[in-house]
Amino acid sequence: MRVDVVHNVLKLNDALAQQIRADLRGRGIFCPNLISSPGSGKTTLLERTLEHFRGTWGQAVIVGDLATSRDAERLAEYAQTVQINTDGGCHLDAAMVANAMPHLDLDGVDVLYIENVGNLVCPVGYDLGHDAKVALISVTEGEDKVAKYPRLWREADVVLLTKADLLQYVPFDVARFYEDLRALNGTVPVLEVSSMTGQGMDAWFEWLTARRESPNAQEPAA
Ligand SMILES: Nc1nc2c(ncn2[C@@H]2O[C@H](COP(=O)(O)OP(=O)(O)OP(=O)(O)O)[C@@H](O)[C@H]2O)c(=O)[nH]1
Ligand SMILES: [Mg+2]
Ligand SMILES: [Zn+2]
Repeated sequence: MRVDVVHNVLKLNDALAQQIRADLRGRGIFCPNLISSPGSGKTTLLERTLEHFRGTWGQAVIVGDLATSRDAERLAEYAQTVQINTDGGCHLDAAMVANAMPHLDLDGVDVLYIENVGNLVCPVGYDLGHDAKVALISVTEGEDKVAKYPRLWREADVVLLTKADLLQYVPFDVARFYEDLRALNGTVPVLEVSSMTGQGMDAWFEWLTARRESPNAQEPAA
């Protein structure tokens, strides 16, 4: 019985997500969904990204958090931002995104970033109407998080290995990371980046630019 309930909730979510995707594509808005553990660097990456594309793209952000508006306050320095407070909920769903969208002025917006709630598990299962899943793993988390939480890496459209500036200080096994990742996903691009030093950020900006120009090239995994 419980399985049926969960199944129906996800079906409803997916139907709404398809409406959001159609709406955003109709407006020519590209929508990446950033997913990672708490503290992997999603907000910091977005700060650097919003800063980089300011003046080039119209940009907006929807950010989900269990509590506080701290990330939204950080991001609002760079672009219009709506905070979704999930009140303890550990992921965003399509209804939350649909409710947040009217709070943004989407005229002139080219990219709508979604920062999901920090969590490696259930955000992966919820389609939000995004065009791409951006998966982050920081070198401070340990390379075993790939094999232990496989679904995100399987479904990711790009993987960012973040905090690369700290690699020299932590026992992150880079070879093992690539081995485990490739066992799950043979093709996903992997970018080693640091929001602190700027290392690898150009490759990330290029990935976003290319993907924005052809969001339909590859249907996102729901
Ligand atoms: N050394 C280093 N620290 C970083 C980097 N990126 C982020 N940090 C730090 O890591 C901490 C967490 O970064 P956030 O960007 O807040 O992480 P988040 O994924 O948004 O966290 P939640 O929203 O809580 O899930 C902060 O103290 C950042 O300053 C990086 O590239 N290098
Ligand atoms: Mg954050
Ligand atoms: Zn959840």
